[in-house]
Amino acid sequence: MATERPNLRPNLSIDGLIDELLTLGRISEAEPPIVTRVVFSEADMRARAYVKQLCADAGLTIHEDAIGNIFARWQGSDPTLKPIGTGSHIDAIPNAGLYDGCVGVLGGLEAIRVLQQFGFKPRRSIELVIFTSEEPTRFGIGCLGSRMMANVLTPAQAQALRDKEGHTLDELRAETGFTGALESVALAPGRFHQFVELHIEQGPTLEAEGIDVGLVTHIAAPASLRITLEGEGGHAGGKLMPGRKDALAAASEIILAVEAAAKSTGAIDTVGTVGVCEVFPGAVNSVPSRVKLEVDVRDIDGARRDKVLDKIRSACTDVEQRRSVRITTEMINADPPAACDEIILAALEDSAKAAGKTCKRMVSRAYHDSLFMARIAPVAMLFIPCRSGVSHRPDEYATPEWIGAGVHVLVRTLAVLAS
Ligand code: HGY
Ligand code: MN
Ligand code: MN
Repeated sequence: MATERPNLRPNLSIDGLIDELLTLGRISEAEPPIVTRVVFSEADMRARAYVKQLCADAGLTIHEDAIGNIFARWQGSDPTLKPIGTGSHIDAIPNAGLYDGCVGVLGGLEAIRVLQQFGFKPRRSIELVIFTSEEPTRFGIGCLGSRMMANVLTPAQAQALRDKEGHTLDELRAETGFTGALESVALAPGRFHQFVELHIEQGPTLEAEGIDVGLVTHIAAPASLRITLEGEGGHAGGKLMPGRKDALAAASEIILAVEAAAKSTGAIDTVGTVGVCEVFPGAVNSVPSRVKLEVDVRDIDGARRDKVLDKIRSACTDVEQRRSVRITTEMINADPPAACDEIILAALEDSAKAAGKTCKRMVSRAYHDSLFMARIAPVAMLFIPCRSGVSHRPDEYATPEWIGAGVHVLVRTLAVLAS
């Protein structure tokens, strides 16, 4: 494989890319600078239209699948070769920032435009992918689009999903104009030759160590479960303390048990969070009768993560008996970790060195669409620092220098992989 290396200017000008990130960030359900962009929302549809227009302006041919995964292709000279994929997501959880996912989408597009400007001619097509619903906000499960591409989530399982208002995937597809059989979303292994995702680290390491880019060797194994606690409601004044079955008091023990179970492994890679707590009826003078918790447990070691899940389930059994409440647990997902591909990692490392950027190998504690793309293609991820490791907050920030370094390394890597 010829290793064509574009003779890039040392300081890539990414002013246009920064403007595009800021423009995309203003497409939000919340008041900017807060970014809220839940999949299939009106803001998500506007953001999709904006990004598709940028791709069309770059001469890419655009295809959308039955659930809205977007494929923007730069055709290579040899159509018999499988494409190189790059990309990420543009949906955002409530109260999020500008950069999570979007750096990988707009940075991937910028890398393609830079290669075009330098007259690079890819042998393999390069395809920018914008994945539908990487965030779990709408349906409680993350990476809906890439899961279905990898057939990890079947059409039947996808059709069983409901959002908090009870909408089904098919209802939302009909509303937003995505058509086609869900069976058509699954991609055959080998549809992509290789896949590289540029993303902010969503952790403090790169900035703290003053390193330009991270080369992700493994992506953490995420699991999420829904825990419903049912007690007995009643008047906050009339219902005396003895014999109360307060669902929220019971839930508070479970929340602490999640934290204790995650800490109990002693491994820094084990994390546990209760990010959603819905209280019914939610009146100050009414004893909570029902509570819904959504729990997120991760570890780079799948077996160790599963031990944490077991501890949480036994805590539920204990609280259920002691407090005479009913507790049901529902496993939403428990995915294995992914190992990244050594050939792509080596290409990323060479590119970083050629670009004069420092790099280090590291794990990703966040999950990403690459976790599922790894089921159907060799993948690797390229991290850039984010300020103080902050993410999933409006003050999430990556400097133009950090973004430029990531794009620069991605440009060189795509040139090598697509040659
Ligand atoms: O939660 C995650 O790891 C990702 O940011 N959705
Ligand atoms: Mn995220
Ligand atoms: Mn992300």
